[in-house]
Amino acid sequence: MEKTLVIFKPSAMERGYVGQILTRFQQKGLIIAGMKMMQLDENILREHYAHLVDKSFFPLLLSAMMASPVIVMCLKGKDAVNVVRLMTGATNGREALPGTIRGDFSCSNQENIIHASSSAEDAKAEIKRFFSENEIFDWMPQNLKFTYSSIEME
Ligand code: IDP
Ligand code: MG
Repeated sequence: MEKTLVIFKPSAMERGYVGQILTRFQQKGLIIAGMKMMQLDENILREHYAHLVDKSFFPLLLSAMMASPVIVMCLKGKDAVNVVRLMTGATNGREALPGTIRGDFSCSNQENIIHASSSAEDAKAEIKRFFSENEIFDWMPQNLKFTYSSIEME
């Protein structure tokens, strides 16, 4: 099954939405493969947001992402990268559709509640960036046959 990385950004931590958002992922059927709290620093953020370092808003993004500890999470499921991106919604909370996490909890381009990996390739690199191997658990819930059909689990 595919794995993806989610970060509960300082906007989720400060506004107290971790529980509600985690509930959404669990009720969807995604499996928690890893989860921990950490304080991000400039080094890891420059790597994580390498595609944005030249943008004028990058210094603001850096301080926003370091404003409080964050919770990083590895979620597992069939097509998990795409499923979690669809649940996350567009980058700008003002444009994200109602029903998505950003659409329901954010009205900002920057303070947009969570990060979610945008491709399978990114997800692999991001999980490595934020977790050591022994922090990712290869467990499967016993009731998985009530989440997926046997064909979908092949
Ligand atoms: P994504 O989070 O939807 O994948 P990216 O383009 O990868 O979007 O940008 C990473 C993060 O950088 C966004 O989630 C947001 O916090 C911030 N960001 C992106 N574009 C802007 C902008 O135009 N202004 C302020 N912050 C931005
Ligand atoms: Mg991105």
